[in-house]
Amino acid sequence: MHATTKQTYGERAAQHPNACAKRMLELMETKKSNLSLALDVTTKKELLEIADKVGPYICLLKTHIDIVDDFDQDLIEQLLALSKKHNFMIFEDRKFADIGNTVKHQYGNGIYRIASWSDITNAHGVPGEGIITGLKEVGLPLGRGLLLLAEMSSKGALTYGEYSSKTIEMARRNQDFVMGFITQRRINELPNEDFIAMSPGVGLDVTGDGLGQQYRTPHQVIVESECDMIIVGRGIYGKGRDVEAEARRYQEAGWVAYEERIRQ
Ligand code: S5P
Repeated sequence: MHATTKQTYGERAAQHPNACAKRMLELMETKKSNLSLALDVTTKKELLEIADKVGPYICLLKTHIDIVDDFDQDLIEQLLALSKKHNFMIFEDRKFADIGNTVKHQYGNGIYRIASWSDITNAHGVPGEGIITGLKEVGLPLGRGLLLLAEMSSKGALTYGEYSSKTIEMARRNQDFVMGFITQRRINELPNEDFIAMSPGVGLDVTGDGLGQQYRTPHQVIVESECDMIIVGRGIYGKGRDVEAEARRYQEAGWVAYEERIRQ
């Protein structure tokens, strides 16, 4: 087991050098939530309604802002108001994957201006370290944080072995901006390292979605794989589900698993 896995989120927050990671861990501790909602809906109305219902239970709202048909600046303003009302952070799951100069503009410009409102975003390591340098130029002065995709949840993903190791090395060299990983299991940490491990592909009722997604339970993710945060989408807002009841269920399952882990 890794050293950080046995520490509380609060203990880790107190000594974390990365400002965005520190804020995230503090929030997880005070809100008693390691649940992130992956809100993949395509209308502004649904996005705001579900975010308002689930807000009390989550520490992080993950968006795919480019799938919203009626996106406008008012959506961002309302989303920011909800993040204040319920005290959650925002993560635009943009999965940048281009050269440094291009991602810099994709992050800061265009109609979405992601860096202006999203606390956290993420990137693939495939273009090499320039992708981090480019994003950092825009994000670091704003106090933003970056996650690298070390491992994906989908069947047949190419993110394993040397690719994952090299991605982790890139993160190590950029700890001022890279705050953690999207991963299926906690990466091997060196002494004095603390990367937040966030894991998608989480569900209590089904094991897949017919399109390659693979689900594991909060217990598998938090206790067995030593990740810090569960990212749950359709398990909460899928067809016919009681959104609020499911959010409460996943928050509890994630927190119970975390308490079991730190007691070990
Ligand atoms: O490896 C990954 C990485 C990500 S960020 N696998 C994933 O599924 N995701 C995202 O997590 C994906 O883009 C989606 O927004 C969410 C999973 O949603 P669910 O409905 O399958 O829980």
